[in-house]
Amino acid sequence: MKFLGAVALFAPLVVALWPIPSTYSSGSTVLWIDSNVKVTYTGANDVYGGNTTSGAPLTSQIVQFAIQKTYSTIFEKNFVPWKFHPRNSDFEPSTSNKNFITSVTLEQLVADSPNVVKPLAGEVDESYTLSVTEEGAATVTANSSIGIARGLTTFTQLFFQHSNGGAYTALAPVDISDSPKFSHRGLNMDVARNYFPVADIKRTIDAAAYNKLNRFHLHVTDSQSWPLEIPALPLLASKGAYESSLTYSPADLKELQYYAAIQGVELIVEIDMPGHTASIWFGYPELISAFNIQPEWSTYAAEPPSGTLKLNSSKVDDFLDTLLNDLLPRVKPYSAYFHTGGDEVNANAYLLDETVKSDDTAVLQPLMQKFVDRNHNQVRALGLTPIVWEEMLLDWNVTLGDDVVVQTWLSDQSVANTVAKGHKALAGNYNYWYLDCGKGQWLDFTPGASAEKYWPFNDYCYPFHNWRLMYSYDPLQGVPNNSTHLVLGGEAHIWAEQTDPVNLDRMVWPRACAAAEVLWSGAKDAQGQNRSQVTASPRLSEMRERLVARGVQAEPIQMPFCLMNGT
Ligand code: CP6
Repeated sequence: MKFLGAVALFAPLVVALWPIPSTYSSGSTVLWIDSNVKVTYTGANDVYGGNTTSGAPLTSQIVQFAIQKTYSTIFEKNFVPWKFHPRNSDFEPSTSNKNFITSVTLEQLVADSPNVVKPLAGEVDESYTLSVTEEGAATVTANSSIGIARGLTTFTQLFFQHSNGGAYTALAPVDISDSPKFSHRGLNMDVARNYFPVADIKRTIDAAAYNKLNRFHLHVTDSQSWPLEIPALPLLASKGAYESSLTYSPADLKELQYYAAIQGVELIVEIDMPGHTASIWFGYPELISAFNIQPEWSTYAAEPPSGTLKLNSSKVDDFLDTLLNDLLPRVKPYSAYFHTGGDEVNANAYLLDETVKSDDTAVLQPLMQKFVDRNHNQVRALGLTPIVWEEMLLDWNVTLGDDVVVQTWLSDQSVANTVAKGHKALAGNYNYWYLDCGKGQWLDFTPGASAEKYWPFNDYCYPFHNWRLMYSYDPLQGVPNNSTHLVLGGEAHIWAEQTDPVNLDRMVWPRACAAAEVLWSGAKDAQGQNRSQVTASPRLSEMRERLVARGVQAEPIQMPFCLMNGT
Protein backbone atom coordinates (compact mmCIF):
# COMPACT_ATOMS: atom_id res chain seq x y z
CA MET A 1 0.00 0.00 0.00
CA LYS A 2 1.53 3.30 -1.10
CA PHE A 3 0.52 6.61 0.37
CA LEU A 4 0.34 9.83 -1.56
CA GLY A 5 2.12 11.75 1.12
CA ALA A 6 4.96 9.27 1.16
CA VAL A 7 6.39 10.89 -1.96
CA ALA A 8 7.62 13.64 0.27
CA LEU A 9 9.84 11.13 2.00
CA PHE A 10 11.67 10.59 -1.21
CA ALA A 11 15.05 12.20 -0.82
CA PRO A 12 18.53 10.73 -0.75
CA LEU A 13 19.10 9.78 2.84
CA VAL A 14 22.73 8.98 2.33
CA VAL A 15 25.27 10.44 -0.02
CA ALA A 16 27.13 7.28 -0.89
CA LEU A 17 30.43 8.74 -2.07
CA TRP A 18 33.52 7.01 -0.70
CA PRO A 19 36.11 8.42 -0.29
CA ILE A 20 34.43 11.78 0.31
CA PRO A 21 35.40 14.39 -2.33
CA SER A 22 37.21 17.62 -1.46
CA THR A 23 34.24 19.76 -2.42
CA TYR A 24 30.77 18.57 -3.17
CA SER A 25 27.34 19.99 -3.82
CA SER A 26 24.17 18.29 -4.96
CA GLY A 27 20.46 18.82 -5.43
CA SER A 28 17.47 16.49 -5.40
CA THR A 29 16.48 16.21 -9.06
CA VAL A 30 15.97 12.69 -10.33
CA LEU A 31 17.76 11.59 -13.48
CA TRP A 32 17.79 8.12 -14.96
CA ILE A 33 20.57 6.55 -16.92
CA ASP A 34 20.59 3.68 -19.37
CA SER A 35 23.08 2.19 -21.78
CA ASN A 36 21.96 4.53 -24.57
CA VAL A 37 23.91 7.31 -22.83
CA LYS A 38 26.42 8.86 -25.20
CA VAL A 39 29.95 8.77 -23.82
CA THR A 40 32.60 10.88 -25.53
CA TYR A 41 36.27 11.19 -24.69
CA THR A 42 38.36 14.09 -25.84
CA GLY A 43 42.08 14.23 -25.33
CA ALA A 44 43.01 10.67 -26.21
CA ASN A 45 46.70 10.23 -26.63
CA ASP A 46 48.54 6.95 -26.68
CA VAL A 47 51.71 7.87 -24.90
CA TYR A 48 53.27 4.52 -25.61
CA GLY A 49 52.69 5.17 -29.30
CA GLY A 50 52.16 1.55 -30.13
CA ASN A 51 55.02 0.31 -27.99
CA THR A 52 53.69 -3.14 -27.38
CA THR A 53 56.94 -4.63 -26.13
CA SER A 54 56.53 -3.29 -22.58
CA GLY A 55 53.08 -4.79 -22.34
CA ALA A 56 51.94 -1.79 -20.33
CA PRO A 57 48.53 -0.37 -21.18
CA LEU A 58 48.01 2.62 -23.43
CA THR A 59 46.40 5.81 -22.21
CA SER A 60 43.31 5.27 -24.31
CA GLN A 61 43.01 1.75 -22.89
CA ILE A 62 42.91 3.19 -19.35
CA VAL A 63 39.98 5.40 -20.30
CA GLN A 64 38.34 2.60 -22.27
CA PHE A 65 38.62 0.29 -19.28
CA ALA A 66 37.20 2.98 -16.97
CA ILE A 67 34.22 3.43 -19.31
CA GLN A 68 33.60 -0.34 -19.39
CA LYS A 69 33.80 -0.52 -15.59
CA THR A 70 31.33 2.35 -15.35
CA TYR A 71 28.91 0.52 -17.64
CA SER A 72 29.22 -2.77 -15.81
CA THR A 73 28.87 -1.09 -12.41
CA ILE A 74 25.74 0.88 -13.27
CA PHE A 75 24.04 -1.48 -15.71
CA GLU A 76 25.15 -4.99 -14.82
CA LYS A 77 26.11 -5.22 -11.17
CA ASN A 78 23.04 -5.75 -9.11
CA PHE A 79 23.68 -3.15 -6.49
CA VAL A 80 21.01 -2.37 -3.93
CA PRO A 81 22.27 0.73 -2.17
CA TRP A 82 18.83 1.90 -1.19
CA LYS A 83 18.82 -0.66 1.52
CA PHE A 84 18.81 2.23 3.94
CA HIS A 85 15.52 4.07 3.95
CA PRO A 86 12.60 4.58 6.32
CA ARG A 87 10.78 1.31 6.91
CA ASN A 88 7.77 0.86 4.62
CA SER A 89 8.43 4.21 2.95
CA ASP A 90 7.87 4.92 -0.71
CA PHE A 91 11.45 6.03 -1.04
CA GLU A 92 11.94 5.40 -4.73
CA PRO A 93 11.19 7.95 -7.44
CA SER A 94 8.25 7.53 -9.75
CA THR A 95 9.00 5.57 -12.90
CA SER A 96 6.73 7.66 -15.10
CA ASN A 97 8.09 10.65 -17.05
CA LYS A 98 11.71 9.67 -16.72
CA ASN A 99 14.34 12.28 -17.50
CA PHE A 100 17.62 10.78 -18.64
CA ILE A 101 21.28 11.61 -18.54
CA THR A 102 21.94 11.84 -22.25
CA SER A 103 25.67 12.54 -22.40
CA VAL A 104 28.80 11.85 -20.43
CA THR A 105 31.66 13.97 -21.71
CA LEU A 106 35.20 13.07 -20.63
CA GLU A 107 37.67 15.88 -21.16
CA GLN A 108 41.30 15.07 -20.57
CA LEU A 109 42.94 18.48 -20.49
CA VAL A 110 46.60 17.44 -20.34
CA ALA A 111 48.39 14.66 -22.17
CA ASP A 112 49.57 11.78 -20.01
CA SER A 113 53.17 11.61 -18.94
CA PRO A 114 54.99 8.52 -20.24
CA ASN A 115 55.11 7.21 -16.66
CA VAL A 116 51.36 7.30 -16.19
CA VAL A 117 51.17 3.59 -15.32
CA LYS A 118 54.41 3.47 -13.31
CA PRO A 119 54.65 6.78 -11.52
CA LEU A 120 56.80 7.90 -8.66
CA ALA A 121 54.66 9.46 -5.95
CA GLY A 122 53.15 12.69 -7.26
CA GLU A 123 53.90 12.06 -10.92
CA VAL A 124 50.28 11.60 -11.95
CA ASP A 125 47.65 14.29 -11.37
CA GLU A 126 44.60 12.33 -10.22
CA SER A 127 42.36 15.34 -9.61
CA TYR A 128 39.09 15.70 -11.49
CA THR A 129 35.87 17.65 -11.63
CA LEU A 130 32.48 16.05 -12.11
CA SER A 131 29.25 17.82 -12.91
CA VAL A 132 25.78 16.57 -13.73
CA THR A 133 23.30 19.22 -14.83
CA GLU A 134 19.58 18.97 -14.20
CA GLU A 135 19.21 18.82 -17.98
CA GLY A 136 21.12 15.55 -18.04
CA ALA A 137 24.61 16.49 -19.20
CA ALA A 138 27.44 14.89 -17.24
CA THR A 139 31.03 16.05 -17.59
CA VAL A 140 34.29 14.79 -16.14
CA THR A 141 37.41 16.87 -16.59
CA ALA A 142 40.90 15.77 -15.54
CA ASN A 143 44.57 16.30 -16.23
CA SER A 144 45.33 12.62 -16.87
CA SER A 145 43.63 9.46 -18.02
CA ILE A 146 43.75 8.25 -14.42
CA GLY A 147 41.99 11.42 -13.28
CA ILE A 148 39.22 10.59 -15.77
CA ALA A 149 39.03 7.09 -14.27
CA ARG A 150 38.80 8.50 -10.72
CA GLY A 151 36.00 10.85 -11.82
CA LEU A 152 34.07 7.99 -13.41
CA THR A 153 34.43 5.97 -10.21
CA THR A 154 32.74 8.80 -8.33
CA PHE A 155 30.12 9.04 -11.09
CA THR A 156 29.05 5.41 -10.53
CA GLN A 157 28.45 6.16 -6.86
CA LEU A 158 25.72 8.68 -7.71
CA PHE A 159 23.41 5.89 -8.92
CA PHE A 160 21.01 3.50 -7.29
CA GLN A 161 19.13 0.55 -8.66
CA HIS A 162 15.36 0.98 -8.78
CA SER A 163 13.34 -1.97 -7.55
CA ASN A 164 11.36 -1.86 -10.81
CA GLY A 165 14.62 -1.99 -12.75
CA GLY A 166 16.84 0.74 -14.08
CA ALA A 167 19.36 3.04 -12.47
CA TYR A 168 18.80 6.60 -11.32
CA THR A 169 20.41 9.37 -9.35
CA ALA A 170 18.39 11.66 -7.12
CA LEU A 171 21.18 14.16 -6.60
CA ALA A 172 21.23 16.45 -9.64
CA PRO A 173 22.61 19.00 -10.08
CA VAL A 174 25.95 17.64 -8.91
CA ASP A 175 29.15 19.62 -8.72
CA ILE A 176 32.31 17.96 -7.47
CA SER A 177 35.91 19.07 -7.49
CA ASP A 178 38.21 16.47 -6.03
CA SER A 179 41.87 15.63 -5.56
CA PRO A 180 43.84 13.28 -3.31
CA LYS A 181 45.51 14.37 -0.10
CA PHE A 182 48.29 11.78 -0.47
CA SER A 183 49.94 10.48 -3.64
CA HIS A 184 50.80 7.01 -2.28
CA ARG A 185 47.61 5.24 -1.19
CA GLY A 186 48.26 1.58 -0.81
CA LEU A 187 47.16 -1.84 0.25
CA ASN A 188 49.87 -4.37 1.13
CA MET A 189 48.86 -7.98 0.62
CA ASP A 190 50.90 -10.89 1.95
CA VAL A 191 50.54 -13.82 -0.44
CA ALA A 192 53.31 -15.90 1.15
CA ARG A 193 51.76 -17.00 4.47
CA ASN A 194 48.79 -18.31 2.52
CA TYR A 195 48.42 -18.82 -1.21
CA PHE A 196 45.78 -16.80 -3.04
CA PRO A 197 44.69 -17.63 -6.58
CA VAL A 198 45.22 -14.83 -9.10
CA ALA A 199 41.44 -14.23 -9.25
CA ASP A 200 41.36 -13.39 -5.52
CA ILE A 201 44.19 -10.92 -5.89
CA LYS A 202 42.52 -9.33 -8.91
CA ARG A 203 39.27 -8.93 -6.99
CA THR A 204 41.24 -7.24 -4.21
CA ILE A 205 42.94 -4.89 -6.70
CA ASP A 206 39.57 -4.06 -8.23
CA ALA A 207 38.10 -3.19 -4.83
CA ALA A 208 41.20 -1.13 -4.00
CA ALA A 209 40.81 0.87 -7.20
CA TYR A 210 37.12 1.38 -6.43
CA ASN A 211 38.30 3.03 -3.18
CA LYS A 212 40.69 5.22 -5.21
CA LEU A 213 43.74 3.46 -3.81
CA ASN A 214 46.58 3.72 -6.29
CA ARG A 215 49.27 1.31 -5.00
CA PHE A 216 49.05 -2.44 -4.57
CA HIS A 217 52.04 -3.74 -2.64
CA LEU A 218 52.55 -7.45 -3.23
CA HIS A 219 54.44 -9.01 -0.34
CA VAL A 220 55.12 -12.05 -2.46
CA THR A 221 57.74 -13.98 -0.49
CA ASP A 222 58.34 -14.72 3.17
CA SER A 223 59.80 -17.36 5.45
CA GLN A 224 56.92 -19.80 5.17
CA SER A 225 56.67 -19.98 1.37
CA TRP A 226 58.17 -18.62 -1.85
CA PRO A 227 55.34 -18.71 -4.38
CA LEU A 228 56.99 -16.44 -6.97
CA GLU A 229 58.55 -18.29 -9.91
CA ILE A 230 61.98 -16.94 -10.82
CA PRO A 231 62.96 -18.72 -14.05
CA ALA A 232 66.67 -18.09 -13.45
CA LEU A 233 66.42 -19.70 -9.99
CA PRO A 234 63.87 -22.46 -10.49
CA LEU A 235 64.34 -24.11 -7.09
CA LEU A 236 63.00 -21.04 -5.27
CA ALA A 237 59.40 -21.81 -6.16
CA SER A 238 59.67 -25.50 -7.01
CA LYS A 239 60.99 -26.27 -3.52
CA GLY A 240 59.90 -23.17 -1.60
CA ALA A 241 56.23 -22.91 -2.53
CA TYR A 242 53.79 -24.81 -0.32
CA GLU A 243 53.01 -27.04 -3.31
CA SER A 244 54.36 -26.97 -6.82
CA SER A 245 50.99 -25.76 -8.10
CA LEU A 246 50.72 -22.92 -5.59
CA THR A 247 52.95 -20.50 -7.47
CA TYR A 248 52.80 -17.29 -9.50
CA SER A 249 54.31 -17.65 -12.97
CA PRO A 250 55.76 -14.68 -14.85
CA ALA A 251 52.50 -14.66 -16.82
CA ASP A 252 50.48 -14.53 -13.57
CA LEU A 253 52.56 -11.60 -12.33
CA LYS A 254 52.11 -9.77 -15.60
CA GLU A 255 48.36 -10.36 -15.53
CA LEU A 256 48.20 -8.79 -12.05
CA GLN A 257 50.46 -5.90 -13.03
CA TYR A 258 48.37 -5.15 -16.10
CA TYR A 259 45.07 -5.48 -14.24
CA ALA A 260 46.31 -2.99 -11.64
CA ALA A 261 47.93 -0.57 -14.10
CA ILE A 262 44.88 -0.23 -16.29
CA GLN A 263 42.91 0.99 -13.27
CA GLY A 264 45.54 3.47 -12.15
CA VAL A 265 47.04 1.17 -9.53
CA GLU A 266 50.79 0.64 -9.48
CA LEU A 267 51.69 -2.89 -8.43
CA ILE A 268 54.80 -2.76 -6.24
CA VAL A 269 56.68 -6.01 -5.74
CA GLU A 270 58.49 -6.71 -2.47
CA ILE A 271 61.14 -9.36 -1.99
CA ASP A 272 61.69 -9.19 1.75
CA MET A 273 65.38 -9.57 2.76
CA PRO A 274 67.69 -10.33 4.49
CA GLY A 275 65.19 -11.53 7.13
CA HIS A 276 61.93 -13.34 6.35
CA THR A 277 63.77 -15.54 3.85
CA ALA A 278 63.69 -19.03 5.38
CA SER A 279 61.76 -20.35 2.36
CA ILE A 280 64.94 -19.89 0.27
CA TRP A 281 66.47 -22.66 2.41
CA PHE A 282 64.28 -25.33 0.78
CA GLY A 283 65.95 -24.75 -2.59
CA TYR A 284 69.25 -23.08 -1.72
CA PRO A 285 70.19 -24.07 1.88
CA GLU A 286 73.76 -22.79 1.59
CA LEU A 287 72.47 -19.17 1.44
CA ILE A 288 70.53 -19.26 4.72
CA SER A 289 71.72 -18.93 8.30
CA ALA A 290 69.85 -20.10 11.43
CA PHE A 291 67.17 -22.14 9.68
CA ASN A 292 65.19 -23.66 12.51
CA ILE A 293 61.66 -24.91 12.69
CA GLN A 294 61.11 -25.56 16.37
CA PRO A 295 61.42 -24.96 19.15
CA GLU A 296 64.43 -22.63 18.87
CA TRP A 297 63.19 -20.46 16.01
CA SER A 298 62.12 -17.65 18.38
CA THR A 299 65.76 -16.95 19.27
CA TYR A 300 66.43 -16.07 15.63
CA ALA A 301 63.30 -14.69 14.02
CA ALA A 302 59.85 -13.20 14.60
CA GLU A 303 58.02 -16.22 13.21
CA PRO A 304 58.73 -19.86 12.50
CA PRO A 305 60.70 -21.01 10.63
CA SER A 306 63.68 -18.79 11.38
CA GLY A 307 66.25 -18.28 8.65
CA THR A 308 67.99 -15.28 7.16
CA LEU A 309 70.19 -14.61 4.15
CA LYS A 310 73.85 -14.77 5.15
CA LEU A 311 75.16 -11.25 5.50
CA ASN A 312 78.71 -11.44 4.19
CA SER A 313 78.56 -14.07 1.49
CA SER A 314 79.59 -13.79 -2.16
CA LYS A 315 77.20 -16.65 -2.91
CA VAL A 316 74.35 -14.51 -1.58
CA ASP A 317 75.61 -11.57 -3.68
CA ASP A 318 75.58 -13.72 -6.82
CA PHE A 319 72.16 -15.13 -5.95
CA LEU A 320 70.70 -11.63 -5.51
CA ASP A 321 72.24 -10.47 -8.80
CA THR A 322 70.60 -13.38 -10.57
CA LEU A 323 67.29 -12.85 -8.78
CA LEU A 324 67.09 -9.11 -9.44
CA ASN A 325 68.32 -9.41 -13.03
CA ASP A 326 65.50 -11.85 -13.68
CA LEU A 327 62.71 -10.10 -11.79
CA LEU A 328 63.29 -6.36 -12.07
CA PRO A 329 63.10 -6.08 -15.87
CA ARG A 330 59.64 -7.63 -15.48
CA VAL A 331 58.72 -5.17 -12.71
CA LYS A 332 59.86 -2.08 -14.58
CA PRO A 333 57.12 -1.69 -17.23
CA TYR A 334 54.58 -1.39 -14.41
CA SER A 335 56.33 0.24 -11.47
CA ALA A 336 58.84 2.91 -10.52
CA TYR A 337 59.58 1.06 -7.29
CA PHE A 338 60.98 -2.14 -5.88
CA HIS A 339 60.59 -2.98 -2.20
CA THR A 340 63.63 -4.70 -0.70
CA GLY A 341 62.09 -5.44 2.70
CA GLY A 342 64.39 -5.19 5.70
CA ASP A 343 61.93 -5.70 8.55
CA GLU A 344 62.44 -7.70 11.75
CA VAL A 345 66.03 -8.80 11.21
CA ASN A 346 67.19 -10.64 14.33
CA ALA A 347 70.91 -10.15 15.08
CA ASN A 348 71.13 -13.54 16.82
CA ALA A 349 70.86 -15.27 13.46
CA TYR A 350 74.31 -13.98 12.50
CA LEU A 351 75.98 -15.80 15.40
CA LEU A 352 75.31 -18.96 13.39
CA ASP A 353 76.30 -17.36 10.04
CA GLU A 354 79.83 -18.57 9.26
CA THR A 355 80.40 -15.49 7.09
CA VAL A 356 79.80 -13.29 10.17
CA LYS A 357 79.94 -15.27 13.44
CA SER A 358 78.82 -12.33 15.55
CA ASP A 359 75.77 -10.66 17.04
CA ASP A 360 77.68 -7.47 17.84
CA THR A 361 76.13 -4.34 16.32
CA ALA A 362 79.60 -2.90 15.66
CA VAL A 363 80.29 -5.87 13.39
CA LEU A 364 76.82 -6.24 11.92
CA GLN A 365 75.98 -2.62 11.12
CA PRO A 366 78.70 -2.10 8.47
CA LEU A 367 77.80 -5.46 6.90
CA MET A 368 74.13 -4.50 6.78
CA GLN A 369 75.11 -1.14 5.25
CA LYS A 370 77.07 -3.00 2.56
CA PHE A 371 74.23 -5.44 1.97
CA VAL A 372 71.64 -2.66 1.54
CA ASP A 373 73.96 -0.48 -0.57
CA ARG A 374 74.70 -3.32 -2.96
CA ASN A 375 71.07 -4.26 -3.13
CA HIS A 376 69.85 -0.71 -3.73
CA ASN A 377 72.52 0.02 -6.30
CA GLN A 378 71.33 -3.02 -8.19
CA VAL A 379 67.73 -1.77 -7.97
CA ARG A 380 68.81 1.65 -9.26
CA ALA A 381 70.91 0.11 -12.04
CA LEU A 382 67.78 -1.63 -13.24
CA GLY A 383 65.93 1.71 -13.26
CA LEU A 384 63.85 1.45 -10.10
CA THR A 385 63.58 3.32 -6.79
CA PRO A 386 64.04 1.29 -3.59
CA ILE A 387 61.55 1.09 -0.74
CA VAL A 388 62.63 -0.37 2.65
CA TRP A 389 60.97 -1.12 5.96
CA GLU A 390 61.77 1.40 8.70
CA GLU A 391 64.05 -0.89 10.71
CA MET A 392 66.90 -0.40 8.24
CA LEU A 393 66.91 3.36 8.89
CA LEU A 394 65.70 3.66 12.47
CA ASP A 395 67.08 0.50 14.11
CA TRP A 396 70.09 -0.46 12.00
CA ASN A 397 71.14 3.13 11.27
CA VAL A 398 71.76 2.30 7.65
CA THR A 399 72.53 5.39 5.58
CA LEU A 400 70.05 5.39 2.71
CA GLY A 401 70.07 7.27 -0.58
CA ASP A 402 67.81 10.34 -0.80
CA ASP A 403 65.68 8.51 -3.32
CA VAL A 404 64.76 5.69 -0.92
CA VAL A 405 61.21 5.58 0.45
CA VAL A 406 60.93 4.31 4.04
CA GLN A 407 57.86 2.31 4.97
CA THR A 408 57.03 2.73 8.67
CA TRP A 409 54.87 0.53 10.86
CA LEU A 410 56.31 0.22 14.35
CA SER A 411 55.39 3.25 16.42
CA ASP A 412 53.60 6.58 16.70
CA GLN A 413 56.98 8.28 16.24
CA SER A 414 58.14 6.35 13.17
CA VAL A 415 56.85 8.71 10.48
CA ALA A 416 58.16 11.80 12.30
CA ASN A 417 61.52 10.14 12.96
CA THR A 418 61.86 9.15 9.32
CA VAL A 419 61.10 12.59 7.91
CA ALA A 420 63.36 14.14 10.58
CA LYS A 421 66.17 12.26 8.84
CA GLY A 422 65.10 13.82 5.54
CA HIS A 423 63.54 10.69 4.12
CA LYS A 424 60.28 10.14 2.32
CA ALA A 425 57.93 8.09 4.47
CA LEU A 426 54.95 5.83 4.17
CA ALA A 427 52.63 5.59 7.17
CA GLY A 428 50.81 2.50 8.41
CA ASN A 429 51.19 2.04 12.15
CA TYR A 430 50.42 -1.57 13.05
CA ASN A 431 48.21 -0.45 15.94
CA TYR A 432 45.84 1.11 13.40
CA TRP A 433 46.33 -0.04 9.83
CA TYR A 434 47.21 -3.73 10.21
CA LEU A 435 44.00 -5.46 9.20
CA ASP A 436 45.16 -8.70 10.83
CA CYS A 437 46.07 -7.17 14.19
CA GLY A 438 44.08 -6.50 17.30
CA LYS A 439 44.18 -6.36 21.01
CA GLY A 440 43.93 -10.08 21.61
CA GLN A 441 46.00 -12.04 24.04
CA TRP A 442 47.40 -15.50 24.46
CA LEU A 443 45.43 -17.54 26.95
CA ASP A 444 47.23 -20.80 27.55
CA PHE A 445 46.27 -22.91 30.51
CA THR A 446 48.92 -25.55 29.91
CA PRO A 447 51.24 -25.49 32.94
CA GLY A 448 54.61 -24.07 31.96
CA ALA A 449 53.65 -23.41 28.36
CA SER A 450 55.53 -20.64 26.61
CA ALA A 451 53.29 -19.16 23.98
CA GLU A 452 55.99 -18.06 21.56
CA LYS A 453 57.57 -21.45 21.15
CA TYR A 454 54.53 -23.41 20.14
CA TRP A 455 52.26 -23.57 17.16
CA PRO A 456 49.62 -22.51 16.36
CA PHE A 457 51.29 -19.30 16.82
CA ASN A 458 49.61 -16.23 15.37
CA ASP A 459 46.01 -16.67 16.38
CA TYR A 460 46.03 -14.40 19.40
CA CYS A 461 45.50 -11.25 17.34
CA TYR A 462 41.75 -11.62 17.25
CA PRO A 463 39.63 -9.51 17.70
CA PHE A 464 40.95 -7.27 14.96
CA HIS A 465 40.98 -3.47 14.82
CA ASN A 466 37.62 -2.08 13.75
CA TRP A 467 37.09 0.44 10.95
CA ARG A 468 36.67 3.30 13.42
CA LEU A 469 40.13 2.81 14.85
CA MET A 470 41.56 2.64 11.34
CA TYR A 471 39.63 5.78 10.41
CA SER A 472 41.07 7.68 13.39
CA TYR A 473 44.66 7.29 12.18
CA ASP A 474 46.40 10.36 10.76
CA PRO A 475 49.51 9.67 8.67
CA LEU A 476 50.68 13.20 9.49
CA GLN A 477 50.43 12.77 13.25
CA GLY A 478 53.49 14.32 14.93
CA VAL A 479 54.98 15.54 11.64
CA PRO A 480 56.05 19.21 11.63
CA ASN A 481 54.39 21.39 8.95
CA ASN A 482 57.64 21.89 7.09
CA SER A 483 58.06 18.13 6.60
CA THR A 484 54.57 16.99 5.62
CA HIS A 485 55.61 16.95 1.94
CA LEU A 486 57.90 14.01 2.80
CA VAL A 487 54.94 11.89 3.89
CA LEU A 488 53.96 10.35 0.57
CA GLY A 489 51.00 8.55 2.09
CA GLY A 490 50.65 5.10 3.53
CA GLU A 491 49.37 1.59 3.25
CA ALA A 492 46.91 -0.68 5.01
CA HIS A 493 48.30 -4.18 5.49
CA ILE A 494 46.81 -7.61 5.25
CA TRP A 495 49.33 -10.08 6.65
CA ALA A 496 48.04 -13.52 5.88
CA GLU A 497 48.93 -15.83 8.76
CA GLN A 498 45.22 -16.00 9.56
CA THR A 499 43.84 -15.10 6.17
CA ASP A 500 43.27 -17.28 3.12
CA PRO A 501 40.83 -17.13 0.22
CA VAL A 502 37.96 -18.12 2.51
CA ASN A 503 38.09 -14.96 4.66
CA LEU A 504 40.16 -12.62 2.49
CA ASP A 505 37.35 -10.28 1.48
CA ARG A 506 35.94 -9.84 4.95
CA MET A 507 39.38 -9.40 6.49
CA VAL A 508 40.10 -6.53 4.10
CA TRP A 509 36.72 -4.93 3.32
CA PRO A 510 35.23 -2.64 4.33
CA ARG A 511 37.91 -1.85 6.93
CA ALA A 512 40.52 -0.95 4.31
CA CYS A 513 37.99 1.60 3.00
CA ALA A 514 38.68 3.59 6.18
CA ALA A 515 42.38 3.86 5.32
CA ALA A 516 41.49 4.65 1.71
CA GLU A 517 39.36 7.62 2.74
CA VAL A 518 42.03 8.94 5.11
CA LEU A 519 44.59 8.70 2.30
CA TRP A 520 42.37 10.30 -0.37
CA SER A 521 40.46 12.86 1.70
CA GLY A 522 42.84 13.39 4.63
CA ALA A 523 42.33 12.51 8.29
CA LYS A 524 40.97 15.99 9.06
CA ASP A 525 37.86 17.71 7.74
CA ALA A 526 37.70 21.25 6.34
CA GLN A 527 37.65 22.64 9.90
CA GLY A 528 40.82 20.75 10.80
CA GLN A 529 38.93 18.31 13.02
CA ASN A 530 39.24 14.54 12.86
CA ARG A 531 36.71 13.31 10.34
CA SER A 532 33.35 12.42 11.86
CA GLN A 533 32.74 8.71 12.27
CA VAL A 534 29.06 9.54 12.69
CA THR A 535 28.69 10.82 9.14
CA ALA A 536 31.16 8.29 7.78
CA SER A 537 29.34 5.23 9.02
CA PRO A 538 26.21 5.39 6.80
CA ARG A 539 28.40 6.24 3.81
CA LEU A 540 30.62 3.28 4.60
CA SER A 541 27.56 1.06 4.86
CA GLU A 542 26.56 2.17 1.37
CA MET A 543 30.08 1.56 0.12
CA ARG A 544 29.93 -1.92 1.59
CA GLU A 545 26.75 -2.61 -0.40
CA ARG A 546 28.55 -1.52 -3.55
CA LEU A 547 31.47 -3.80 -2.80
CA VAL A 548 29.11 -6.73 -2.28
CA ALA A 549 27.50 -5.91 -5.61
CA ARG A 550 30.93 -6.16 -7.24
CA GLY A 551 31.36 -9.67 -5.88
CA VAL A 552 33.44 -8.69 -2.85
CA GLN A 553 32.30 -10.43 0.34
CA ALA A 554 32.72 -7.33 2.51
CA GLU A 555 31.45 -7.49 6.09
CA PRO A 556 28.49 -5.44 7.29
CA ILE A 557 29.41 -2.74 9.78
CA GLN A 558 25.91 -2.27 11.16
CA MET A 559 22.33 -3.43 10.71
CA PRO A 560 19.89 -1.68 8.38
CA PHE A 561 17.92 -0.60 11.43
CA CYS A 562 20.70 1.84 12.36
CA LEU A 563 20.26 3.69 9.07
CA MET A 564 16.49 3.87 8.96
CA ASN A 565 14.98 7.26 9.65
CA GLY A 566 12.22 6.85 12.19
CA THR A 567 12.56 3.06 12.03
N1 CP6 B 1 55.49 -10.26 8.30
C1 CP6 B 1 56.41 -9.45 7.84
C2 CP6 B 1 54.71 -9.90 9.35
C3 CP6 B 1 54.87 -8.64 9.96
C4 CP6 B 1 55.87 -7.82 9.42
N2 CP6 B 1 56.62 -8.24 8.38
C5 CP6 B 1 54.10 -8.27 11.13
C6 CP6 B 1 54.72 -7.91 12.32
C7 CP6 B 1 53.99 -7.60 13.45
C8 CP6 B 1 52.64 -7.65 13.42
C9 CP6 B 1 51.97 -8.01 12.25
C10 CP6 B 1 52.71 -8.31 11.12
N3 CP6 B 1 53.77 -10.77 9.75
N4 CP6 B 1 57.20 -9.81 6.80
C11 CP6 B 1 56.14 -6.45 9.92
C12 CP6 B 1 56.42 -5.45 8.86
CL1 CP6 B 1 51.76 -7.27 14.85
